Amino acid sequence: MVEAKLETEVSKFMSYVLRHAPDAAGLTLDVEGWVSFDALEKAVASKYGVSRADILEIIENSPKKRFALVDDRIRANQGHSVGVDLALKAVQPPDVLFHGTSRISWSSIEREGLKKMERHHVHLSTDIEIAKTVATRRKGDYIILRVDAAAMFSKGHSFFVSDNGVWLAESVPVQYLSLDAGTP
Ligand code: HQG
Repeated sequence: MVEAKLETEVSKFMSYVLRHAPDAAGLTLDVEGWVSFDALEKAVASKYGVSRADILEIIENSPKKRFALVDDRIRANQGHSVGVDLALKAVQPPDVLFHGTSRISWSSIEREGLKKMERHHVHLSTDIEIAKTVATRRKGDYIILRVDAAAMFSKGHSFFVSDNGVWLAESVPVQYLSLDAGTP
């Protein structure tokens, strides 16, 4: 059993390396974001003094299933800022998706819609509670935005879903956004 605090630290480091800064662990991701699990294990084990079994447990316990481990290779399921192509297939979204963010961002979002900022996509969820969790990670008041995904899809916008169920879009133009009633 890895202690909870260490588990969070290791998980955050792996997210950082696999999404944003493979260099920080001396790694290079392939075009689809994969890296040898052995190589990642070495980097994580030497930094945190954890075993391979510990790392496997952390991956398995990741509440949001942030990592995919297939054939001795690992990648982050979503959230990248480095140039990878996850080769996700475009799929029809549910009619409504949600995005939680800080209230202070609303005036800008109202002008320009949701943009992907540093990541490759705008992140959306089917579940309003997930949007609330994302929103409340930020300081201050939050808002929950409701995305009319059905209308967007009918106008030709593409949607993707990551292996861990995060919905992804290039952007969300403002006409498809409304403040959800769940906004405090
Ligand atoms: C905001 C977590 C002003 C946007 C979660 C967000 C998620 C704008 C921030 C994942 C804007 C970008 C991603 C505009 C967008 N004006 N602000 N026009 N357009 N924004 O971190 O969705 O725990 O890139 O609202 O579960 O907050 O890391 O995106 O607040 O899936 O696995 O710009 O992070 O997953 O922030 O979070 P982020 P996010 P993990």
